[in-house]
Amino acid sequence: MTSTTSNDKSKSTLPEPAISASVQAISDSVDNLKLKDKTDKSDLEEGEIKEEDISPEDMKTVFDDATGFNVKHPLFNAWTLWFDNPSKKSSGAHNWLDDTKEVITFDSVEEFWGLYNNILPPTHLPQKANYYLFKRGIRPAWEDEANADGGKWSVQFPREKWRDRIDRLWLDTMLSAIGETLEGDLSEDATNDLITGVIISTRPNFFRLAIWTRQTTSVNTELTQEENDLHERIERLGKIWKHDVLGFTEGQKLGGGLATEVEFVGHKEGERKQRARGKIVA
Ligand code: MGP
Repeated sequence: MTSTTSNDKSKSTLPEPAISASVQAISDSVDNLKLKDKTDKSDLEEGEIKEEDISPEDMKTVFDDATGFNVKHPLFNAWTLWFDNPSKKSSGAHNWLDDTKEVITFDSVEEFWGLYNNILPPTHLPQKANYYLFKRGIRPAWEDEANADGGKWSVQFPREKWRDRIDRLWLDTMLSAIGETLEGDLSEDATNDLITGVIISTRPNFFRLAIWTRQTTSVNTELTQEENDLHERIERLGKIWKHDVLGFTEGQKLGGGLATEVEFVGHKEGERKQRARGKIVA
């Protein structure tokens, strides 16, 4: 990937010294496009401290000490960023995944910001590219077993009209995914596991944001209790994304021209069948 140049740091909500420190902390890893697994002590570099060897009183987060922090804020899941540029793809759908490149895996807040501040924002990508941020171990393809029975919430924004806002909407979508806030308040025994990843696609005339889910709603008209619960979960996810993350109001119409509503379709059912029975709109 060639998009590892620094971009506008003002988009981050962290103070500048904190960002610089976090960029510095992972710069080697970013250069290699690979994070080292630090769980094995033998993997530590000379002078590096294993986090569990630090006593609680000696722990310094990036917020305590912007340059000398020694612990990171772990994320609930590890996430992998993938990138592709379809305009450069020569192959058909059968080896589509070969052209989709794994960029980096991270599992802490600091690593996320280090990555974010070292890659191009969507508005600077070529006009036919995609960023995919997926939970570690899940390939951003329909074929992956985590996605095979799933679907996606997506929304499309006309390029020119949304150019000033789309980078921020993508950042907020990523933050809500890695912060695990998209599924709302879950009871203690529920798992935050409906989402497999989030995507931004740049196209000549529009940007498309999407959230992929592990499951999809049933096409049956008579839903079992379980299917109904899943349907409600998927609907709630779409509403939280539209209202709390993207900032639109309840019932606000977005579609028209190249723009779409925030809408859900199953991967297998496909657009036509889903349209016939009425797709879900947030
Ligand atoms: P797309 O990028 O999801 O659609 O898929 P878009 O943006 O409407 O189309 P575009 O032509 O403007 O880019 C585009 C094409 O990529 C599909 O028709 C497939 O050939 C291929 N493709 C996309 N995805 C997400 C997959 C996938 O998961 N698996 C495979 N095998 N091919 C895919």
